[in-house]
Order: sequence, then C-alpha cells, then structure tokens
Amino acid sequence: MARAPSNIAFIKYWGKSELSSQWPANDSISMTLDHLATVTCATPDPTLADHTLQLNQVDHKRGDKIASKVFQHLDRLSAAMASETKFHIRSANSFPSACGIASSASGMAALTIASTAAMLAEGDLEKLRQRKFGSFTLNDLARLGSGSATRSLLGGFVQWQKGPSATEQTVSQLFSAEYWPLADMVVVLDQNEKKISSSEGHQQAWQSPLFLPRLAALPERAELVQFALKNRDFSLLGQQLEAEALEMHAVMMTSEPPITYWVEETSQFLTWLRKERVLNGLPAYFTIDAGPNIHVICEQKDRAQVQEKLKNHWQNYRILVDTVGSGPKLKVLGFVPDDPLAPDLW
Ligand code: 2P0
Repeated sequence: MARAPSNIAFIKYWGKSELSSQWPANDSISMTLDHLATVTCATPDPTLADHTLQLNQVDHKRGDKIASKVFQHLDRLSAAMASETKFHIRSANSFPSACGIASSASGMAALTIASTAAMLAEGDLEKLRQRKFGSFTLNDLARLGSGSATRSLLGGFVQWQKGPSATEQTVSQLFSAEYWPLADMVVVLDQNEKKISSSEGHQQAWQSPLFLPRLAALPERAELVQFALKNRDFSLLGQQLEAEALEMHAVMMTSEPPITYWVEETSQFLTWLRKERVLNGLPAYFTIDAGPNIHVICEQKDRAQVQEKLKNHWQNYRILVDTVGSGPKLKVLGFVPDDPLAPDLW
C-alpha cells in the first residue's frame, strides 16, 4: 500500500518533445504537498482474468476513462517486470479528482509504487528507487503513467530536468520540505471534471504562437525560481509563480483549438488577490494548474492571516489547506484497510 502526495508546479510542465517516452519540452520545478494525496492498495491475484479497480469507493470497469488509464499503466508495469500479474486496485484521493489539483500526479505515483512493491514483495521504498525494471527506473515508470507523477516521488522542492535526450531525464530534490515551510491553499472554484485532459493539452501547446517564445525564456525564469527558493525570497518567488501560471494559461488559450480551463470566478479571484496584496499587504501569490482552481501560496508563518482572509471573502467555496510535504510512503499490511486514507495508518 502506497501513499503519494500531489504536487504544485512552480515552473510548469506543459508540452512534450516526445509522446511515447513522456519527454517534456522543458524542465519543471514543483513543491510536493502533504495532505493532498492518493492512497493505493495493490493486491496481486493469480486467479484474476483482468485487473479490478475501486476508486473513491466506486467500481470502475475496463473501458471507462479512468480504468483505461489505470489498467494501461498496470499492464506497462507488468511488462517492465516481465510478468502478467493482474491486480485488485483500491485507491482513494483526499481531494476532488481531475480539476487541476494534480490527481494524476499523486494517483500514478501511488499506483506505481504500490504495484511494483507488491510484485516484488518489497517493503522498502529506497530499495525500490534503486532497482531497475528492465531498462526503467521507478521514476521512469511513474513518468510513463503521468509526467507530473515523477515529481511526486520526492518530497520538498523538486526539479524534473529533460536532459539532452529522452532517456537522460532526471528528477532531483532541490531543497527539503523543512528548508522553507510554505503553505498552499487551494480555493476550489469549480470541482467538475475538466473537459480537456492535460494529455490532450500538452499536444495542443505546440500550436500556440506563444509556445516557442515561452520555451526560449523559461530557463531564465527557472533560475529565478531556484534563486528565490535558495534565498527564501518570497516576493521574488511569488512574482515568478504568477507570471508562470498566467503564461501557461495564455499558451492554453492561444492553442489550436484553444483551451480555456478558467471559470468566471478564476479571473475575479486573481484580481481580488492582487488588490489585497497591493492595497492591504496580504503576503500571498497565486498559481494555477490545468484547471479553474487557484493555489494560493504563502509562507507558513502567514497562513492563519491568509486563510482568514480567504474564508471571509470566498466563504461559498471549499478551501483545501496544505503545506510542503516530505514525499511518498510505502507500507506492507497484508490486508486492505476499510479506510486507506485514515491518518493513523500513516
Ligand atoms: C505541471 N500539469 O507541471 C503541469 C502544470 C498541469 C499544469 O503536469 O500527459 O497529468 O499524464 O504527462 O502530468 C499535468 O499533466 O500529463 C501537468 P501527462 P500530466 O504539473
């Protein structure tokens, strides 16, 4: 059984240079979260003709959208280990899925760890990280499930570098979770499932006239974000976060066909937050993933103040409060718990 956190990208992965190997068009940097997570129990069963999947207490059949993605990944994992093992998968998210809170990052990371560990009867995550699965590492396998999942395999602040070729990608921790306690408050403006998946969006990015100029300018922004992290310079980090999120959404909106993930409240929120910061000194900045919901980032020391303000002005919306987390966990229980998310299990 594995618990893997979601992550929020500070420098976004948007666009792929090669689809089959999930080779990103640019390097990305993210903060691993703590409470927003997926727990997945994988139980191999030699009597099964096909995998089974229960997600958030709902059974899914091969052929439906989510089961297709999960079963395809399980088949990929089995193939990498020269096995034909079928699994019972039981999984739960601590947050709403598929609306821009990176459920595919935590979901694919947890699925990869739980299933490979179950196949090898391995209870030590560090040993799994060091193993090779055919020509793949654990990072490679998670990435093939979902690009952003590879960043969820580590805690703290994480960099995924595209490297000189698709087989030379690397994922590394820039700073630990303790280095800089930041908070992420996700204001859920709309929790309906998004209509265009990230995988489709990645492909359309190349059609935007803004995409190539973005790729050319990104190394400089990535350096500024690293500098801000290193020096714990919150206003520099915040400025870069906002510019980066707006630029990614500008690419989306100018893709062909265009993708608009925002709802009306998204732009209202951005205007409100900037006003609060400029006029009232609210120490918080936004970033946005591939969805309409806003991640408000602040330093942990200012969290109560920012949370209070959000609660007062956005009282009709759910706010998910999280902090930077230390990465995934693996447990061998020998049974499937009734509530895999129960905090005392972790
Ligand atoms: C990121 N996102 O860096 C960016 C920012 C969304 C916006 O990675 O096709 O679900 O499975 O590799 O990982 C979402 O893309 O896409 C994503 P696939 P994924 O977090």
